[in-house]
Amino acid sequence: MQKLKKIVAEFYQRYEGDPILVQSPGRVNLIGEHTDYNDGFVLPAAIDKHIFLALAENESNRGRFYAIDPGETFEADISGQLSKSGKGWPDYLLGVVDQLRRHGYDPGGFDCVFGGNIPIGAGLSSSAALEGGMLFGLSRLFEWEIPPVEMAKMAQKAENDFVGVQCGIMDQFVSLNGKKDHAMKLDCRSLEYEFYPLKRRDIHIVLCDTRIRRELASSEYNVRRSQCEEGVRILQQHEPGINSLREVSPELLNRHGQKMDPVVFKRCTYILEENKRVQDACRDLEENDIHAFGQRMYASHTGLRDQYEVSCAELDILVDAARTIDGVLGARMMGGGFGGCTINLVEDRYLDSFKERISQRYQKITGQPIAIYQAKISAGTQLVDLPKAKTDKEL
Ligand code: GAF
Repeated sequence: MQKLKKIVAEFYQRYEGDPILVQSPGRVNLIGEHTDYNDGFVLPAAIDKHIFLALAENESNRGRFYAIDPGETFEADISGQLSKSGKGWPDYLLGVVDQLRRHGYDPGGFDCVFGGNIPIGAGLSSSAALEGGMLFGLSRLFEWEIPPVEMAKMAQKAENDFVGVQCGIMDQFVSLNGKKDHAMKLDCRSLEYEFYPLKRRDIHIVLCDTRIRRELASSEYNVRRSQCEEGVRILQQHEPGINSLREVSPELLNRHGQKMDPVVFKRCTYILEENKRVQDACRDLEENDIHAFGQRMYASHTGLRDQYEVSCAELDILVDAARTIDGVLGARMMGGGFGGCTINLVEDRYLDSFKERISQRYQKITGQPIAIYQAKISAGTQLVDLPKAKTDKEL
């Protein structure tokens, strides 16, 4: 709430008019990692950590932005050809404007102040929250009816084409369309989704942040994508109808696997198994078998570590520790990998002892502290009311 008030106060200090306020969440992913760009299944949820954006029209042709956290401004003519800012954060916003214009939505000038409480680089999708928040906010400001699925596709495209990260659609999709107290099973091929209730007082979602941010993550991400594509190309020589690993059965993969580089075969095997794990994990939820669900989270981590090779020593230390600590139902690395967070399902009565023990264990082995966040499953991107007081003093 403090952050929200600060954003509004900054807006009134810098710009004119009354802004609309958008709240856009980060996400966790319970299971289904690296499956989204393989047309597969994922099971993410939006969380109670947000980016907030205050937005108002300014009757010019300029987009004027202020990012609270670095305390930086950026301004650009948004009526002509848009180019990269060379500064980092403005590209997420300019990329969204660029996508909107490509789809025939032409925003006039506007002012924007934003900030939030999603830890940056922790794998909680602060960038997707920013892109989705910007898109949603502009659609409300300029009164465009853009279907939610289209918004998610545009936000993903903004990141792919303008920021230059070849991410899949999971993060933008769930940030925009998540539902309070529910996980979303998303079919990344059809973009159909269904919600699974996940409100349990006796279980918490706890994120353990290694605080490791590795540059390598985005280059290795692209390598994994192309290895999967190579696997598909080889299989297509035998089954021309296949478009993605989603359509490949284990029998088909095993039949032609020896024609692949062994590394490519390993990557493809992981994707097939992880897709099945998501389906099975959803069945566990239907049957209220949270213990079986937790075991699949561990199996997902093992696959990410040994077959997909996107984990790192620090994430493995946290998952290995979680396996031996009382009250942990399941744990795995989360997101692209090579750093960031593990996600842990922890029983309520063990919550405090878990936090203490995992912190101690990690510190003892690595000499470094971890950060711990608890996440509650929240709604997707939405408008929120403007706090009543307007000026900095009143706020
Ligand atoms: C990152 C990407 F942005 C997602 O699209 C997804 O591929 C994820 O890594 C791995 O599951 O968060």
